[in-house]
Amino acid sequence: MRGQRDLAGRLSAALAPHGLIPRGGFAFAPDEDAPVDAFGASARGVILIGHGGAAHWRHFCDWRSAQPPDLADPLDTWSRTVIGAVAAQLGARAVFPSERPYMPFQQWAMRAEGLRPSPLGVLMHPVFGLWHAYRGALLFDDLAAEHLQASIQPAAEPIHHCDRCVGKPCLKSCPVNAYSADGFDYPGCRVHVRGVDGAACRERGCLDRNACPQGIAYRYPDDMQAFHMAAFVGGGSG
Ligand code: B12
Repeated sequence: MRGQRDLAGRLSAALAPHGLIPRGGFAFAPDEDAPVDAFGASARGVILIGHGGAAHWRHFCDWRSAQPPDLADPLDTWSRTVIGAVAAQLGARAVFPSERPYMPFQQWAMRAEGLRPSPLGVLMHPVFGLWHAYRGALLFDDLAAEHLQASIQPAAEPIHHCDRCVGKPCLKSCPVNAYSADGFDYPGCRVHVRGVDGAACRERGCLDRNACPQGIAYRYPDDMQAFHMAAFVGGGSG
């Protein structure tokens, strides 16, 4: 058990210099359709890697300043570089949210961290509010993940702030009501953000997301929000 705790400590220590954290994990059930490796063997467990707030942002920006200015998908490339190296160090296989076929990151996150979606769909975190995301995951082919799960899993079901939120300001700030009972109107959002009236969304991010009163201390800075919004309206995500 001590060895497994060491592994959890090594994972946190390896991620910390990049502003990343382990976001929880779990072991797949024996009869579950778990991701397979190149030889067809099913993973035994998964640990999600991500950030709360913008802790990774300056590390990413420093790295990016040394890259060619026209580097495609720089955040994905940075994530593959950093998390790939950590995976190699720990004997795990790394997978990434924007890699196809898409891995079910949100389903994994709900299971690993006990989170639930906000009315916007973005998962509500008890501390970070809507200001968090996943940059990769480590798949383990041995039992280490089961022990890691015990050491980094939240002790209890977290508070879901949206249950107590009466005013729901997140559903009242979008100029084109992109979020409704019918779900998220991606085409409508995109047309607005790209248009003449979309400057506020382009420069400071989604107005609905910014209206949420939770986790304000972790709200992404404007340059980070602008970066993600540009990727989002340009066809990327995450
Ligand atoms: C494709 C995609 C999109 C597409 C939507 C496609 C669709 N609905 O079918 C578009 C471009 C519209 C999109 C938008 C956004 N996305 Co998106 N998206 C993805 C991506 C790459 C794949 C989703 C998928 O098909 N997964 C495979 C299925 C099997 O797994 P699943 O867990 O059941 O996935 C379902 C949900 O993820 C849902 N979905 C997709 N995007 C989003 C976003 C939110 C907020 C919610 C609730 C659901 C959702 O669609 C999936 C199929 O039903 C995931 C990363 C990933 N690998 O999951 C990010 C991801 C889900 N997106 C994310 C984010 C943050 C966003 C945006 C806020 C944009 C941004 N970068 O700031 C917006 C929010 C819009 C919204 N409310 O839906 C985050 C969510 C993190 C969180 N804190 O909850 C993820 C996990 C990426 C990441 N790096 O962390 N996204």
